[in-house]
Amino acid sequence: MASQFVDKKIALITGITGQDGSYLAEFLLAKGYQVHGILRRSSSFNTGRIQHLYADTNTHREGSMHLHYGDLTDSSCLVKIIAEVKPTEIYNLGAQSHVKVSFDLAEYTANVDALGTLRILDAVRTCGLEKSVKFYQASTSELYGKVQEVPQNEKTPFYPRSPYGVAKLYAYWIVTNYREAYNMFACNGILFNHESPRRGETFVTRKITRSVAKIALGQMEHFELGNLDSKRDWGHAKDYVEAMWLMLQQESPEDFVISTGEMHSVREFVEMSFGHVNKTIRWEGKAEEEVGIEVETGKVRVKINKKYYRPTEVDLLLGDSSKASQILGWKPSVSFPDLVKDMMESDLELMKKNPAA
Ligand code: NDP
Ligand code: GDR
Repeated sequence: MASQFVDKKIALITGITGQDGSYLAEFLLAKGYQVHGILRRSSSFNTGRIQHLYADTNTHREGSMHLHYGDLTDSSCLVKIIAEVKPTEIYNLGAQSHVKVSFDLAEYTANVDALGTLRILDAVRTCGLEKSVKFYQASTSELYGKVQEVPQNEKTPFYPRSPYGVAKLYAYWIVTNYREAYNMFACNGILFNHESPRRGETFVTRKITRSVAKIALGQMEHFELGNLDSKRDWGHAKDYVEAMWLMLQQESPEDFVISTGEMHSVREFVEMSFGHVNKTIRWEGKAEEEVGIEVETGKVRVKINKKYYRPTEVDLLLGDSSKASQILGWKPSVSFPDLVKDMMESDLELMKKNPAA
């Protein structure tokens, strides 16, 4: 299959303005790719995570990064962009990616995350590029949902627990179907949670590190969370974008689980974040009455608010990425304590400079 693919590397990234899109763009530019990204129209700036790629001449050689206005809900723009760019690799990272929000925006989430994937695959075919493009789909550990087996690997059955998970299930299968039906080089990366200082502020890890940084600097008294006992396999986004690229450098398209193989609870993430600023948290009370108290001062720092609970929860996720280790030679390089440290240091710096952030 490899011989069909040309040497000049042109990547198209949907979701380039998101956490993963920004790290992937950096990674591909450093490898000499021409990088194109799809940018949604917004009433305020949404390019904060990729602004530095324009400013830094070391990373951004003149003319190597291009943004195109577009949207995964608009087939005609996808056809136009793909026809113009003629990418050799497409990374479909664009999505309504918030699980809790997907319960409120179920139809929109399906439109973007499920049908958006179909639209971009069809745009590739409309442009006659299905034999030359390599396609990466941002699949997710949310597909596993309700626990069937632990740890989860490429053969574990799916049981999604949110409109987001169900939309991503459609995307997973349409990618698989187009691979089989049209012999496309299309892969699903089943990525477990990955975080970073660039993580969106409403995901639990970033919400915690931002809040703990503010508390440490005297800018906040306490913050609110939902389910403290859900467990996730948290890695660093920088490691995970390399795995996406590696999947597209193989001879044949396959699906891979990408994870650390370590699982921690939201509660542990809170404790470790406070530990970074030399504070200890002890828990008191049960369920919605539970609070996290700072041992050193006796102040309540964490409260539970049931509005952050989900109608159906994914209790635990733990990945087995041994296939990626054997075939891609991929391994995570950032430990759980180092991930928390990286995010805490970054948020302390951010809040010192700009307490209103
Ligand atoms: P983010 O939420 O940070 O980024 C999502 C990106 O998608 C943003 O660039 C956003 O644009 C864009 N987007 C949203 N809606 C549309 C639309 N209608 N048309 C075009 N673009 C759109 O997500 P992450 O970077 O964390 O995740 C990247 C992908 O990987 C997502 O598909 C996510 O579902 C998936 N995933 C993420 C995991 C994680 O732990 N981070 C784990 C497994 C899968 P804007 O900036 O304008 O909002
Ligand atoms: P998740 O990430 O749903 O796993 O999806 P999130 O950080 O939103 O939640 C993780 C767990 O924390 C619990 N939780 C809270 N979550 C949020 N957001 N806010 C809170 O206040 C809070 N309190 C407790 C949640 O209930 C949950 O159990 C992420 C996204 O990036 C998806 O796009 C991706 O597919 C999956 O990871 C893998």
